[in-house]
Amino acid sequence: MEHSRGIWTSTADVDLLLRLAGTGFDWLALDAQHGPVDRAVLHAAGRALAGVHAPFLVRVPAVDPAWIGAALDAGAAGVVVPSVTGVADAERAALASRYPPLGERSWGPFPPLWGGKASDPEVANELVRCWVMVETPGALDDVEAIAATPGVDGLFVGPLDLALSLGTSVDALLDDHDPQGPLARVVAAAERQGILVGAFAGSPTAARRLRAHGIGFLAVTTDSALLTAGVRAVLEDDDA
Ligand code: 3PY
Ligand code: MG
Repeated sequence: MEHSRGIWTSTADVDLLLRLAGTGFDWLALDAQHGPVDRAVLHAAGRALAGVHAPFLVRVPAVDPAWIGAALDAGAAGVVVPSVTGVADAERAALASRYPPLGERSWGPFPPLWGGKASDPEVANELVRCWVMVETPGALDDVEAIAATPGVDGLFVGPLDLALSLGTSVDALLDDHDPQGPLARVVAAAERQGILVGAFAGSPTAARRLRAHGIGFLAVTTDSALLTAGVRAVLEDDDA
């Protein structure tokens, strides 16, 4: 299991993103589904994060080729595509992530706009990572076919929506170690195809429980959880 720790962010503040990118996490995810990240923020974030050691991913708002292209144009190392309902959605996401002949991505990288260099299309196709979220019953039903879809580089579990849509709780989902259980099925499908498997954890506790399923690429915390933890630590430490 490959261990990689990321931070999930829901902010439009690019200076904060830049600071978070230097804190030691392996990667950063910008949430354009539930966070205030619009196309202008994407542009500013791409510019601020260009050349920063930790790569950034963008969780796009939907299975939307235009947004997938824009996130990659901004310099994202990959996209996390939410609300996938089955293999057809996964195919659209994969095609949108790569230039022809592998896919249908359109040419329009942003770095030349700020004096940077665009990647060669072949290099971009080689390096990009298209993560498909497994967070609906349809995606779970099709998980084998999704994992086998050319251009899908990883399965990314959304435990909150997956639990909600399966009519269970996040705790029950994370505690379910049945080999036919949802998380085991996702991990087995990814392993069978030799692709990555990741998840949103949101806390170190949830990260430990996800690692116990063999899921190592994890969003371990969020920007707002870090703020809360920091405030709590200071107030507990200060004995006024
Ligand atoms: C989920 O758990 O559903 C997510 O999308 C995490 O952000
Ligand atoms: Mg979700």
